[in-house]
Amino acid sequence: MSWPTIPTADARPDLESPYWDEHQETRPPEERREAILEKLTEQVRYAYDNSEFYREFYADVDVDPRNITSFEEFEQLPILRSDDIKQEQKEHPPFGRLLCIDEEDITRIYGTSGTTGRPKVFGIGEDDWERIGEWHAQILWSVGLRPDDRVIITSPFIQYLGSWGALAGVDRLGCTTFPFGAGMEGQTEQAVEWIADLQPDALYGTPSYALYLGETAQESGYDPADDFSFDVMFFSGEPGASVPSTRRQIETMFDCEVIDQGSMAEMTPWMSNSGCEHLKNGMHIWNDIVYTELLDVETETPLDYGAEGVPTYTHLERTSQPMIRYWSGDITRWERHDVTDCDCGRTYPTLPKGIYGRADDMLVIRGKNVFPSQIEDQLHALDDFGDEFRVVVEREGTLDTLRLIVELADGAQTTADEFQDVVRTAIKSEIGVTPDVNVIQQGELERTQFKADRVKDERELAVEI
Ligand code: 8LE
Repeated sequence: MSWPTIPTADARPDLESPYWDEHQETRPPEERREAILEKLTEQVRYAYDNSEFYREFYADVDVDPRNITSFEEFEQLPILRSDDIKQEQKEHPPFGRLLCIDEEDITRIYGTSGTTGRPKVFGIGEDDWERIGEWHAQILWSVGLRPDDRVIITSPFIQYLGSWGALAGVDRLGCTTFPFGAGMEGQTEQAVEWIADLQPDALYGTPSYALYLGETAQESGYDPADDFSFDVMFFSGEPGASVPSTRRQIETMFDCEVIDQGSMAEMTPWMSNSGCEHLKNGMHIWNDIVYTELLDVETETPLDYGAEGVPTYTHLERTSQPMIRYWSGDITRWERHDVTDCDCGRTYPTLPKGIYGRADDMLVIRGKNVFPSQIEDQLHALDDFGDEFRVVVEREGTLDTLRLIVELADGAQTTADEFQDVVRTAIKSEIGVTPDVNVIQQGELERTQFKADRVKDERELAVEI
């Protein structure tokens, strides 16, 4: 086996083939594990040899980072966290000593798109970027994209690696790329007209944005199901595509298939978690592209299939800024491939319900664990829901209270009072907590052109009594 692999310039499988690389994608998991271990060994040795950061980080480990011989040894390596990267980049700006190539060999600079704290900086070399394009193309093939497809990208072309990573894959696959972007004032109204004229076959963006785009199209007099010709939409960045009722709503609105994708920008090729054209909900984990462990949220030890925990990722062929055992902070459940209801023939593990959210987004309300995506699922299943909502968690005395601000659809069949009861009942039955519900009219809450931010936890502001 060679490490790292050399991208295949422009080779593509036969158009009829469901696989980009049948052997890689359908081999028995045990055989894949051997290949993964070889790559892990190479990747860890490479990082150790080329990064002072990793040499320091692994100074006290009981295994030899230059020669990891088993998964058990690999699991002795400490977990890397976002704060470690921030701290390292603060002390050794701008890239930190995580960078394993010369600065002059960086061909692309990206970063985190969050609005709080110091951004993280990602330097990517040319061969890494080519491999990212190659892998994203391979994964998009499993999604059903083919070179004759026209693909519009409707996420912001900023530091956000979602847009650029999607672009790299679509380009490498040979599709007609339509990098439209998002985020400017009036851009969504323009997108509607461009889509009506150009009739793309596929769209990449965030699920929230697809709903906003659909609503905007309807306001301009279009029916997205009839007037647009999307076959598929692939999403990353937030839960939604694997929230069953949100997924159904987008599929119905546009008469297309929805595919969930995404790990993290740091872990690009972030499409290594991806649905395929056969999977009804959730994502396969292409763990021979990015190795993924599921760790217990408290003990941080590896979990078996069937369990719920935190995906923790390791690059397998990254020469510029490799991440090893990188803690995502997300929560999901994983299953072995043969437990998953999918006909694609791939033998990767699967996240049947996608990534529900971040561990720190989990609300604990009166002792019950609640993910905002569960609330979203209930609301999108209601006929008269007007597409947007907010969750406010407050504290009254010693009790936590859950307040929902929910839009009632234009042309709804129920009154605001009736809808309030419907929402209360639906949420109570899902999460066991009765919310206070404020009903407002569709369109009153701000829409996002990127990732939605729907939760306000005001408990820390409350005075303890
Ligand atoms: C549920 C993967 C990418 C480039 O689209 C992205 O959003 O990366 P970013 O900005 O580093 O944010 C990563 C976080 O977004 C993850 O930790 C997770 O909380 C969330 N996320 C990304 N994709 C999904 C997701 N949450 N489902 C997804 N499909």
